[in-house]
Formats: sequence, structure tokens, C-alpha cells
Amino acid sequence: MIQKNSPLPIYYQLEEGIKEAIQQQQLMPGEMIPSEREYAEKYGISRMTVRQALSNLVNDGYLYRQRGKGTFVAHQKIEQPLQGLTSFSEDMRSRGLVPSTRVISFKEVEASIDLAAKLEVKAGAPLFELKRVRLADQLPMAYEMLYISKELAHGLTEEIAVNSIYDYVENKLGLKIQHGRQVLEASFARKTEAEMLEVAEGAPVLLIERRTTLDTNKPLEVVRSVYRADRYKFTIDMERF
Ligand code: 16G
Repeated sequence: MIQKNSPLPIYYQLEEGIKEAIQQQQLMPGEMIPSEREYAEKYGISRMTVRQALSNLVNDGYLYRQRGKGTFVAHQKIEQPLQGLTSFSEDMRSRGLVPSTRVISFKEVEASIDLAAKLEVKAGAPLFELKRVRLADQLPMAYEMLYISKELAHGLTEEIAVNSIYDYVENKLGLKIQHGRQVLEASFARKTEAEMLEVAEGAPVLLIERRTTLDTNKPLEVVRSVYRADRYKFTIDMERF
């Protein structure tokens, strides 16, 4: 992978070579890569050069370091377009990943004043509160806390929540989900969130709050989701007007 007489700098060649090995799945996510010394010996190059290549790959998110252990191949981030109102299950399936869900809690609560206003129900009205970890190919991606009016989603059960809520709302209840408004913020994982997402407390996360309405304009859900920032990036297409 290294050509010493090439005009391309050696660190760059190594960097590109490692990237290619990741893309071609010769190096798999979670796998430990050889040490600086091993690369240096294998290609007859200096450790400084190897260090530069590896640092660049860490900065670009291809590799991550674990203190005292080594350098590992990172999971590729999921790129999520911010257009089109889709469900988690749909998003993962459209990428060929298998969605799954861990229901952490499912209970009936009374609407607080704030939630009542957002869901356009009376304060104290029955709501379902659902906490779920959403996984793709068994890896935790997001932790969601969802509120939905019991009157609207009367038959919702934990068994349904293990699968797709949007599928249930549309295909079982026959309602039409029309519109969503989402606010995205950078944040740090709090203790519980960190446990659910299997990251260190304080790790970077993307916080998303979504409110979805039906074609009748009636609010369907208010959801607060915490996404792992190391597994997600969002893209927005823009037209100049
Ligand atoms: C997404 C939505 C969430 C919705 C869920 C339904 C975000 C930030 N949130 O996770 O609001 O409740 O999809 O997914 O995208 P499901 O149909 O797979 O249960």
C-alpha cells in the first residue's frame, strides 16, 4: 500500500490505504488495528508518519482510541436526510439495517400542562409514556421518550411498541400522519441516557424533539430522542430562494 517513490506523502498513502481497507471490510467496525510500531515495521516507515496518518483518521471519525487498549475501527455514521417524515424503523430498513427496540418502560401518565398544550388535550388527560432504546443491527442508536394521547392511540401496547408505532397508527388505526416539526440540538449524554446508549456519561449526543401531527392537524406525538453523535449525522438539502 506504500510507494516510497510516489509524489504523494507517505502518511497520506497510509491513511488512504486504511480507509480503503475499512470500506472494503478488510478491517471491521470494532476491530483493533495494528499498533504504530507494527505499521512502521511492516512498511519500513517512521512511527511519526504512522502517528500522523492514524491521528487524521481518528479526527475524521474512521478510527477511535481507547486509552490503554489501542486504536479501533469506528462504526460508520448513519447519514440521515432531514426531509421526509419517516419512522426509525423505515430509516433503518431503507439502509439495509435491521431495526429493533428495547422497551424500557411503558405506562399511563396524566398530561402535564406543557404536554397537554403540545398534544392539544386537557391537562390531566391520559397519555402513554414510552421509553425505548432503538437499535440498528443490535447497536444502540437512540433513546426515545414518547408521549401520545391515550384517546388517539387507545390500543397501544408494549408488544406494539417493540415494533413500529407509525405502522400501528397508520395501518391499524387508519390515521394519516402528515406533518412533523423537529428541533435539533447538541448535548451531552446524561447518566441514564449514557447507560441506555452504551456510551460514557457526558459523551456527545444529538438531541431531537419532534412533534408530529395528523392530516386533521391533531397532534399525534411529542418525542424527545437522544441520538449517539458518533453514529449519526444529518444532512439537509437546501434550495436558494
Ligand atoms: C422516529 C421519530 C419518532 C417516532 C419514531 C417512530 C425521530 C427523531 N423520531 O424515531 O418521533 O415516534 O420514529 O418509529 O426521528 P417507529 O414507527 O419505528 O416506532
